[in-house]
Amino acid sequence: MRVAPATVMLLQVVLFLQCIALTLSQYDICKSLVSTDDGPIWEYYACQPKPASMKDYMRIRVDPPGITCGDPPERFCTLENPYLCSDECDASNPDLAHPPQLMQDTERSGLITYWQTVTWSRYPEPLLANISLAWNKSLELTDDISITFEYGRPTIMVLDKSLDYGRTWQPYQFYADDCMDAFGMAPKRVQDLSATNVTRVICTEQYSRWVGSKNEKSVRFEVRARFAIFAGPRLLNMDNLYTRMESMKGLRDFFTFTNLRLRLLRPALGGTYVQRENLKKYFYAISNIEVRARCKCNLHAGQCTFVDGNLQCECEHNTTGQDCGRCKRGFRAKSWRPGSYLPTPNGSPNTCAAAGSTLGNCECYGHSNRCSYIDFLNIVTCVSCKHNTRGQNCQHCRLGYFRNASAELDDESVCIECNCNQIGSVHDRCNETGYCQCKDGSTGPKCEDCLPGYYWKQGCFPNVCDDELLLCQNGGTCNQNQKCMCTPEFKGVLCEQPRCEGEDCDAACTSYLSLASLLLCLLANQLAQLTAY
Ligand SMILES: *[C@@H]1O[C@H](CO)[C@@H](O)[C@H](O)[C@H]1NC(C)=O
Ligand SMILES: *[C@@H]1O[C@H](CO)[C@@H](O)[C@H](O)[C@H]1NC(C)=O
Ligand SMILES: *[C@@H]1O[C@H](CO)[C@@H](O)[C@H](O)[C@H]1NC(C)=O
Ligand SMILES: *[C@@H]1O[C@H](CO)[C@@H](O)[C@H](O)[C@H]1NC(C)=O
Ligand SMILES: *[C@@H]1O[C@H](CO)[C@@H](O)[C@H](O)[C@H]1NC(C)=O
Ligand SMILES: *[C@@H]1O[C@H](CO)[C@@H](O)[C@H](O)[C@H]1NC(C)=O
Ligand SMILES: [Ca+2]
Repeated sequence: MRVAPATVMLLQVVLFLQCIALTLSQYDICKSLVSTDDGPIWEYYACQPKPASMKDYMRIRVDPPGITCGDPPERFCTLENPYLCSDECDASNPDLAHPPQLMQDTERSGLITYWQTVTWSRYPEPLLANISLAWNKSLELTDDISITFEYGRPTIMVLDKSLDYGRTWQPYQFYADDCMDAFGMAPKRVQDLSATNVTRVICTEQYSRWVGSKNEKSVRFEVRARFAIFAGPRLLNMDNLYTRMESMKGLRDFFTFTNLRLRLLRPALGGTYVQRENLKKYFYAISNIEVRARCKCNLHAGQCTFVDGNLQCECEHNTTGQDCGRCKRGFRAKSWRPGSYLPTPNGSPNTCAAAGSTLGNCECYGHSNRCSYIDFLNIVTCVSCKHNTRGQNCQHCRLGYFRNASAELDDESVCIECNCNQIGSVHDRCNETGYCQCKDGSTGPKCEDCLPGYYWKQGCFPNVCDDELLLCQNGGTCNQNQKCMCTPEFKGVLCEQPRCEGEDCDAACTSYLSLASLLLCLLANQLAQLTAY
């Protein structure tokens, strides 16, 4: 069958749009008004701002002072044509200046603008430059960091990050044309990483080798390839990534930062050693730094705005702070917690609770995401508590379950089944430590054992015989506390009666000399004869 090309295209567009919807529309709303039998109520969800280009908001600082070219004006050559040195950098001439802000400007009509350093005239002293990028806000990477170098990429550089506004730094990735030589590290590629070591800091040679300055301009910090380890090559299975973000220690923090720093340690050399006779062709030039990220709002905000020169989460769920990292005053009934990506697709908002009020304070500890207003009681209560919980806030365990002392109230395993022995216990409920209520004779936490003096047979029954007080007599032996196994001559529960019949009886009787047994025996004989008629 042939399908018209237009249909195919339409199908592709639909599929494409669905993919976009899948990957982008997740966790984008914090609350919605839903109608229930009891009227409309707010439902709250984990939410996060959309990714944005963060280059518009970064503050750039370059070190050391005087590293930017043009003061005094200087001529420079290119690696491709080292004898044509007609270009000039002059800080006092806007057309020839290369200030740092050209790393973050929007380039129009194809005109490439770039920051440029002085040339390596002081060789062999190394040509070093630091570029610090500050946002004064915690951000989470959503795409590759891409730095575009004009005139060749550095042969050695380090990307650092800070999580605490620049107080402390840690390496994020090392870049060198020879990792072993530059850093003593074996070269790796992000493709070498797996789920177990995705947060490993590697040295890569992929972006530092000389391939001509026009061919490959960008140095990347690969975020998508790391995401793909969990979400698949086309990032369609974002649920899996978000699930790992919750469960894998350090994974979320790995993509989080407040500052970035590029340490440029050696410029492009054009594939050869440094040629002392022409040092004007060695320098750094960066035309763009692309950082796509979202504000980290702890899943408590769907928007992030730029106010008074700073990014700020628009906090929901009655949280506050730059990253929605606290509960608002008056909403500190329980301690603050970040929202959770789980359970997918809407996550758990983990909202802050109003202190002292029951109305509007409907915390369900993650066991329900629906509340309902009960008119005549004037309370809001959680609906269909899951994980074997019950109560207005799903804060109790269902009957037949008890509280797991080592689990928080919002833990999925907060309630443990009592598991009372059906036969040994009065009912299937237990006390706070998991002890069941036992019937007479049974014991143990689950009433699965018998008290001393009792034996188990579909329940606990008092012993018939034992080795102490209820001894089997006349040579009988006790079988599992349930029954005396008597010798042929005796019967009765404890084998206390002679099995007397006719003459055998007298014989049996006379073989015992004790008066008591004789009397007993005679009596029994009489009785046997009486009942025989
Ligand atoms: C770049 O930053 C590092 C770490 O703070 C520092 O040791 C180094 O001296 C700086 N380099 C320059 C050129 O400022
Ligand atoms: C950083 O952001 C905080 C909170 O928005 C603000 O109070 C502080 O002044 C900012 N610092 C700088 C240097 O802008
Ligand atoms: C990561 O782990 C995989 C196997 O799980 C291994 O093959 C790879 O070499 C490791 N990568 C690094 C950088 O250690
Ligand atoms: C936050 O507090 C307001 C009252 O100030 C309340 O109306 C709203 O429902 C609360 N939101 C959440 C998510 O608890
Ligand atoms: C009790 O909770 C802890 C912490 O979540 C969990 O590791 C443990 O498995 C739970 N116990 C039971 C019996 O479910
Ligand atoms: C639960 O029952 C057991 C056995 O009767 C008892 O030892 C324990 O103290 C009880 N725990 C509570 C919290 O009542
Ligand atoms: Ca530029």
